[in-house]
Amino acid sequence: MQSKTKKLLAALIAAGIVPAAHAADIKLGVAEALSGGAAQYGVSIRNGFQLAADEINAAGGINGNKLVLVVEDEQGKKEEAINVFKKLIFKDNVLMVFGPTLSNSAQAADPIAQAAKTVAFGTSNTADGITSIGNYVFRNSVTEADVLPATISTVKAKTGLKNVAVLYGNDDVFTKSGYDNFKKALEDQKIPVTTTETFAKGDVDFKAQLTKIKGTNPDAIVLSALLAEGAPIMVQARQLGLNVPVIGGNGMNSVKIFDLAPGGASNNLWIGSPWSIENKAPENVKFIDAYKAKFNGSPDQFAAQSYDAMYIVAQALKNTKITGELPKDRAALRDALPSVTWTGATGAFKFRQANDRAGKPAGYDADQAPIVSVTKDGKYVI
Ligand code: MET
Repeated sequence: MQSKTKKLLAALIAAGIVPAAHAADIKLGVAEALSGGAAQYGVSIRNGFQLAADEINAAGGINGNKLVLVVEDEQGKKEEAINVFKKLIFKDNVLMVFGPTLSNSAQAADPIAQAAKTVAFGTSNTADGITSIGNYVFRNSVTEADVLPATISTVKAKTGLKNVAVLYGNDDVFTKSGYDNFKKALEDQKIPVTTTETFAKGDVDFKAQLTKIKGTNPDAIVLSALLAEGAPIMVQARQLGLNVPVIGGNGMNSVKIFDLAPGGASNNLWIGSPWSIENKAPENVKFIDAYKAKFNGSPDQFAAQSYDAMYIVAQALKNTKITGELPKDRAALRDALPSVTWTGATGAFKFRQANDRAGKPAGYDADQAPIVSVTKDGKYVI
């Protein structure tokens, strides 16, 4: 800004014509999949951010400064995630970036944020290796590695399953990582696999794989999929008379499954997550009520995690002196984040240091334990 303009703005602020908070807005980037198949998650995520930011601003903002969200659609595609990260970081000059929705995109876009020394904070990325990208990469989404062993052992204890068939998407970072972690958990828990089948993004007919699975007579199907393919898989499995439990990863954890696999096809789906709509803790009840009032629908885990993430960043910002020098402020926010603790919609939260591939300290993962639930007549039941 020209110094004349600066002086004029200062005079207008002093005269009360321009609100002072405007001069110190805190710009946060939001890069999520708002169109395409992953919008099932991305729209919920955006809503969670919006709800939390509105609440924080209504309560006085961050030391009097307002949070302003710059929201971009990365379409669930890694090339778009890269473009959107570049726009937010280098053109919009945001303090940090939330997102992207899919691990597949995070693996491509987070290195841009890392190189620019700007925090990239994922609220839904659950694949292995995301936070190994570097020390500016954070997430509050509990990883498949942390969730799937608990999901498998709970289903084993509750249903007595002796073996399983495995079905997974082999062309997506998240579904492949889910598969790796399922495989490891099954080996650790000594559960035999009757057959392992694969599919690809955009497939619509899964009858060949499901018929093969049915032929092996498994006690359950372990499914690592995103909803776009996972929902039709459930519908087609039930059509073929495969009514065994389906054990899903994070991709299957959305109330959208009840619309996409209607008429009981979504029953008997087991998933693990730190968040449940049934959890009556006051922070969660407040979140659910506020979400329903604002968006006229029920929240899901993805909205809960983005809502909590905004509060986690807000706590860090309260302990950060914003100077207006972007590189300094971006680094200060990064340094303030690891020690934040917060009790929100997903319960008590803290970060856990992650390592890079060489075993050196890198980014931060969520340190939270999952709860396992099963779908019954349009609900997740614990
Ligand atoms: N967990 C997915 C991923 O990491 C994204 C949200 S869909 C469950 O790619």
